[in-house]
Amino acid sequence: MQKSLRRHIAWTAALLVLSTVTVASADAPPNRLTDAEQRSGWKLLFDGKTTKGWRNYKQDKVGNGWAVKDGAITWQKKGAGDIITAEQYESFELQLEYRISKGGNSGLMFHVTEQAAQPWHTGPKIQIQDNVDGHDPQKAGWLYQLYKPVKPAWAIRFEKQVGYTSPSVVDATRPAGQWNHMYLRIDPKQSEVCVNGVNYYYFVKGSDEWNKRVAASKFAKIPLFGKPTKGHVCLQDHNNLVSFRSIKVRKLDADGKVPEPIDGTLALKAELAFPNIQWEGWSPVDEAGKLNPPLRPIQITHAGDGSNRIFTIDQCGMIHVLENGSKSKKAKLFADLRARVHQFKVDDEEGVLGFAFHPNYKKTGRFFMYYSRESKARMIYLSSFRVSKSDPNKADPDSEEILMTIQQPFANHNGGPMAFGPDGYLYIGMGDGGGRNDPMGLAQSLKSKMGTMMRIDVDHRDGDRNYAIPKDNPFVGKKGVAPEIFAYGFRNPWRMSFDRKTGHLWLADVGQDLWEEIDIVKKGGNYGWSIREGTYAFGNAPGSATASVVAPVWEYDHRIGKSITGGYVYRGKKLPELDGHYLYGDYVAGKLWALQYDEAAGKVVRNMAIPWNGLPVLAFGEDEQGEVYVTTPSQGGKGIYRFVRGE
Ligand SMILES: [Ca+2]
Repeated sequence: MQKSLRRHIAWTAALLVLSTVTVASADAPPNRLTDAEQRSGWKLLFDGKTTKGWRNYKQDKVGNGWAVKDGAITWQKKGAGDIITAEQYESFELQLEYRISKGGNSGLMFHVTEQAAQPWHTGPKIQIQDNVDGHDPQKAGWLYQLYKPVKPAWAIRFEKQVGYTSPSVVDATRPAGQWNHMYLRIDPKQSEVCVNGVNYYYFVKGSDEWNKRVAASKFAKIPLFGKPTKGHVCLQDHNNLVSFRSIKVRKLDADGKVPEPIDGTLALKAELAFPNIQWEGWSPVDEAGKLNPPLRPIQITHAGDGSNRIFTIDQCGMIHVLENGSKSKKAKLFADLRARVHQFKVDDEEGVLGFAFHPNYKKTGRFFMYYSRESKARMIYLSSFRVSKSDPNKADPDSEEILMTIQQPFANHNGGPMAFGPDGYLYIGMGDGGGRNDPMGLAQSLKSKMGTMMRIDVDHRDGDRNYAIPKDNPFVGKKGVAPEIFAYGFRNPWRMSFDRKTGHLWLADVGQDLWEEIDIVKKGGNYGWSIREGTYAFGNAPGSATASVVAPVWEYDHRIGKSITGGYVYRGKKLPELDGHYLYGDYVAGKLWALQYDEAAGKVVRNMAIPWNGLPVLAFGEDEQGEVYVTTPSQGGKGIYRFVRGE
């Protein structure tokens, strides 16, 4: 296993050269707030032109040891001195970009007060240095002598399962001379440092653990060290050339909350769509009175055959069919494939992950499923099934025809959303294969199907494939590239759909440590992961700093939500005020929103909250009329909601 993983890594490096597409860069221009930042309370701490808002420690202005050059605060000469913000911050987040010279050294301090001789006598320091030629055993991003990057226990567990080991102390920094992104959150509940989007460590200032580490460090003998709970942000002069830009700060309120990035709340509410439904083949408890696993409806859909029936797809492998409408009482088992589906566990992300009816189901009777196969570890099956010849409400369980099997490296990030496009081809959203930090760089590798959008023709066959490759797929004929690939650079697409009116393919891509995003997927596009997360730098893969990638149409940060769930552009009849809005939510935060996208301007113009009960937003669905449903895992079997007008 280890050997083949190394081969993957070599391939990735080779393919990075091939994989650049010429599209607008996703990188936000320096020293400007992005739309998402403006909406959720971030402020610029550097205007790109002057040192306004900064001063030397215990001075009233910035001396000429620092100058603003090419949009960056740049160290000029010996004796420049440490500089601090005019304002003091208590609970806050800070992000900045730094560029360190070869062999150079500097630092970012926080909670610095002017009660001591030196800033570092009060404020803890995050090291900034050239990790290759630097002259300090403390590496960039480490909290000096206190904390260094930690691999989370779950990541160790996932790696152990497959016999793969990533470095125990990750180094996500880009080389001297390149811009690096640093993120710092200081919050009494949990503070965090990320470098180029990669979480390094969490800490709680003043906790027992913190005090123990301080006692063991060189700071133990400095009485005020780490004591202030409020203070200045400080950039260190370590007598080396260093530059800073895009310095941004956001204050956190007492609960660690930030402003919601919304333009208001829609007068809607979500109510149970099928309040009296009974599920054939499933009950909340088994015969022994033990709780069954909750239902996890990963999709609500319709056959597009004019029957107006609702189909619910459960992650466990049950497909139910029911009459549309709130009076519906009985959901019949259309298919029970639980025996061949690997059952979802809290720790993995497996099970039935994608489902699509053939666009001409009425004639073909075919449907498609993307699922983890039982008893084949981490193996995905993409299969075709058929409806029974005698009963339109039963599938033929013996009709399975395997289109593709895909070995997943890890148990998480299996992606799986599927939808037929207006072109009649089947689109399949693939995760990066899992682990943490896309350890094998698969999402940027066109050799691998991981982290891509595939597009296949299920109505024809090529050679020994049970499907065909559309001739205009963007990488057809490119040596060493999987011809199924339509677009790439995704981490873990969690639900996608086509807008019935515009034909746009909307996809929500779940982020890692800082940003969640929504993409409109176009042919040949590189959507950034794992060299970008949203519009931000991620990691330090070769070429990552200069690659050009497609920006998301929307992003939000992890103070707003931590696992995005994509929905549908509403094209139903019942709620005309929702027409053209893309509905989406967050699984962890339990929130729902509606985005309005301006076709002509090519951007989002409005984001509205939709009142919701705070439960995890698992998935969305659509019926034949275009009415939209939202689902949550449910122990009682009542997890499917619809939208109605609120008061
Ligand atoms: Ca992206």
